[in-house]
Amino acid sequence: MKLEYYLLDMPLIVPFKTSFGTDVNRKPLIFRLEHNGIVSYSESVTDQDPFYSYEDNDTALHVIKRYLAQNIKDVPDPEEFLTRSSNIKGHNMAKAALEMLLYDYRAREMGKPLHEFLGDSRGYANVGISIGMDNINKMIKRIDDALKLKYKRIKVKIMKGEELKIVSAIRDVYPDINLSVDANSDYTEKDFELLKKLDKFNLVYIEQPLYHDDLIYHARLAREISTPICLDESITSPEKAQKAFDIGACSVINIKPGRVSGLTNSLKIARIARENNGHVWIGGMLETGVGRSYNIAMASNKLIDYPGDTSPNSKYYIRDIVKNPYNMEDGIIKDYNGAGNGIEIDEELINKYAVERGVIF
Ligand code: OSB
Ligand code: MG
Repeated sequence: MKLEYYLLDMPLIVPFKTSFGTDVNRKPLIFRLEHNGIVSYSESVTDQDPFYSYEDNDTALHVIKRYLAQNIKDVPDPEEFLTRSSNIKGHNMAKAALEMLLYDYRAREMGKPLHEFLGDSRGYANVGISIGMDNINKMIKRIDDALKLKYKRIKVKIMKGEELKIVSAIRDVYPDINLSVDANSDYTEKDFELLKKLDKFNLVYIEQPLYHDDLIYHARLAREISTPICLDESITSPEKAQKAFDIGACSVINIKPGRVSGLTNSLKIARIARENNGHVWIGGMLETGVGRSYNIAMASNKLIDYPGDTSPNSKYYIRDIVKNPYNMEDGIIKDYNGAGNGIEIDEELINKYAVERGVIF
């Protein structure tokens, strides 16, 4: 049995600007498990800096090496791995990287595609796009291109002071498209009047307007604003999802499997949302084809009722580290039908992009 990691350095096709910074390169952290003739790959959704959440590549690698890796040595069920690892507080992205390896391993062992292994799959994912900030003409051009490709929902990044300019310019050109905005926690409880000005633009939701770990002020905002609130950063567990619905902090959740310790909790959160008449979709963290394969399998679950940030690989990287990138047709991506996550790894390219590697056990 062998567990290895590769830290890659890959240029993005288009720099991605959010309220917390601009990504020009991404440094994907990839894991490879080999056991009983089965090879599984997964990706930690951490990046080099702790700007989206407190985790980064170094903390993920540290926690995995020192605490989590020992918990997968007998290839337990994913849920059992999470139970064993529950003494480690937080570090969900690190946990997710190993939890997903276990899902892929189990599915491959049974010869089943991951989306079927997870159950209730519609066989495809409904796809939306997340567009970073740029000058407004470039943003409009990107939306134009995305609409031609038949993306089912357009999400644009906003930040404090830029929101009205961005949204009104888009609505001038596209009064009726399915449009949302993502603030990545750039506003505070003092900005409610400003945020309420977005109500007239008929947005499908506003994503994470306030503090990255907040529920209470979001609940307060939800009572004042008519645009539905979607939480991303704040929802780190099924328990927090339940609390969010209990106090009315959101009606929509962006589920990122990496943020919630993996697929087990992603499914739990989707069920909680359904029980509370909420909506859910699968987000992304600019993953390579490795991480993307888990997101797409999850997004195909029938509980996922909104289009996600699950663009095909070609949005992000000139050449992906998988040999079989997804194609999008009519705003949907079909699941792979090979066993497990179905990806075919381009080992040559991984070696080319690797800036660090190591054997964990
Ligand atoms: O907030 O959803 C976010 C990317 C990196 C970090 C945070 C976010 C995002 C995205 C892009 O919006 C989603 C994607 O296309 O992978
Ligand atoms: Mg977000």
